[in-house]
Amino acid sequence: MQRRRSFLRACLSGVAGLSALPALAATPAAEVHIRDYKFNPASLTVKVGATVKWINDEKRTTHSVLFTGPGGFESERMFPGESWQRTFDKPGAYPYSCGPHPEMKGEIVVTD
Ligand SMILES: [Cu+2]
Repeated sequence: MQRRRSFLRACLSGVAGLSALPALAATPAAEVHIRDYKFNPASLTVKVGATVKWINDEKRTTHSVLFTGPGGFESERMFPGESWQRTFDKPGAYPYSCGPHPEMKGEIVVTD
């Protein structure tokens, strides 16, 4: 009986966790394609609240998106065909590069 109750609790907390899903599943407003060791477009302007999706179009190279400004962080590695997305909630300039290839540069500009 005790065991059953904790199972139920785990299920319920899982359901509560679903409220976080809509943010993760946001529809991308713009896409950045990665190919030949370049971000395309390298510079992209979007509105506050927009979600940008990076797509690795390479045949065999992995890439990441490494934000180099304050509070910067790195995405997980994207294998060919994989993508990663981020929603931008504050206006500003967000320069980035690629973790394994620092020579790759890009920037997202977020406007009001
Ligand atoms: Cu790269």
